[in-house]
Amino acid sequence: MSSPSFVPLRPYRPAGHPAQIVRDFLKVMDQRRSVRAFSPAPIPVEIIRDAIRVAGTAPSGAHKQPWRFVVVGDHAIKRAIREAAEIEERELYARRASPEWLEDLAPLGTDASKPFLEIAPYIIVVFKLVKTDPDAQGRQGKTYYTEESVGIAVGLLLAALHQAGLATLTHTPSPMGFLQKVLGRPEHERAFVVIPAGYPADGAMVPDLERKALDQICVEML
Ligand code: IYR
Repeated sequence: MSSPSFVPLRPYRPAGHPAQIVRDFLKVMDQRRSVRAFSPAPIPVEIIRDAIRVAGTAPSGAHKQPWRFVVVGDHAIKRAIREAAEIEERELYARRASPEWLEDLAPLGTDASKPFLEIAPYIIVVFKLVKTDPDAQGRQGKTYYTEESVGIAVGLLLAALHQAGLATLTHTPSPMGFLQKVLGRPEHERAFVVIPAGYPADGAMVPDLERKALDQICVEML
């Protein structure tokens, strides 16, 4: 059993008034939208790398950091992902999705066609690790709360990319098993979400949706 090793916390002190800083952050984040129409314009891969570094700051169960981010810019691989995703999506829209699910999706105007998987300059495929990466002896350990941990990391990733002015989509082709094969990932990595990232297309349109108000999402017991 390894004994804990502690270092002093370096508290983060915001340079300004906390209430104003949160309000400003809210204004920025409230402009984030899921985008399905991307510009093919290139973006510096260093922005993607730093955004993934941000995602990697997420808390995780027993600090196992059970995530892998695969950044795809290669056009042939993006095309292979699109083709495999569209096969699954055609099946989903034609047969697998229940009438209620299709009705819930109707306001989004989605269908089985996923051109953004080829057009966006980068596709970040996020995998959750259902076991740790093998150590030098090939031994793999447990991971904990992987869905929660990877979900938090993805939230930070979306926020970081948005801050950099990039559009994203949390795309979940269903089922996602094909991604492990297409990207040649090992057995302990399971696809979690596909995130196209880039600038939005000129004149991109998004569904006319509203967000719930605070009193619909928050209960105060002060
Ligand atoms: N995976 C499909 C369907 C879909 C499902 C949900 I839940 C959405 O919020 C949006 C779409 C697709 O990507 O079209």
